[in-house]
Amino acid sequence: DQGDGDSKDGGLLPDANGTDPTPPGQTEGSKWQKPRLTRKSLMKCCLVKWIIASTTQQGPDSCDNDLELSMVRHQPEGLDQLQAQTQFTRKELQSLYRGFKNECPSGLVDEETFKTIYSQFFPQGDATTYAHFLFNAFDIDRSGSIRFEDFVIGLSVLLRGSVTEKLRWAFNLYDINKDGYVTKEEMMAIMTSIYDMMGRYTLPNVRDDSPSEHVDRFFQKMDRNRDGVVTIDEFIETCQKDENIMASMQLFENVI
Ligand SMILES: [Ca+2]
Ligand SMILES: [Ca+2]
Repeated sequence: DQGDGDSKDGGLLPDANGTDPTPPGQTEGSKWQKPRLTRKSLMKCCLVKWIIASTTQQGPDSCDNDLELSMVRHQPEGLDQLQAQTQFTRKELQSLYRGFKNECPSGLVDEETFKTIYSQFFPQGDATTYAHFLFNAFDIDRSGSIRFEDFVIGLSVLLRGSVTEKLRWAFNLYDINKDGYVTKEEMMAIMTSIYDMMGRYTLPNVRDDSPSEHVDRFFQKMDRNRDGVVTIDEFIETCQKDENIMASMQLFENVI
């Protein structure tokens, strides 16, 4: 696979006008709050890379008309509806769907697939636990599998959602037992799983900290009323007020 990063383009998710919308006046040091909707930022996401690799492997598709729905067991809701529910363009949705169908002909992703994806992208570590947590965050109805619709809706939030939407999603990931509270143990489990997956050498920001030190600092800031658990309100309020935490959240963005 030859360079995907800075080469012009490999026909990845071609959008309507083929240009990356970079608003004038927005500097390179732009904050996390204002993610630019570039193709490059899309490709940072492992799940997107996985899908796009799948579609480019099979070459340009012959049938470029509407989605071929007859093959899948779980057909996605109308494309129009998904377009309304996500921040993706119609073309992007079609690309994503084509790749998805290629990888998951049944129309569903299961946890094993997530584990395979993340061990491919992070071969130096153990991605099993992280993939498990991430899968559970996508699997909203706890059915053990993710439909294409839920998959792209999740991706849309993660890649193009507002800050609050992203934080809500992150909170849901951290809240492992989904009881509405994040405990220190849960945060520790997530952080450890990320460390396990990436290996600490690839994470300059946290290289000097142990996961528990990292978590302790996070937790102290977030548990504002000191009752031992973090609520969604505490989480969002703290994250929005604290630039350091926001910066740390970028770390999390790199492992989606
Ligand atoms: Ca919890
Ligand atoms: Ca609290």
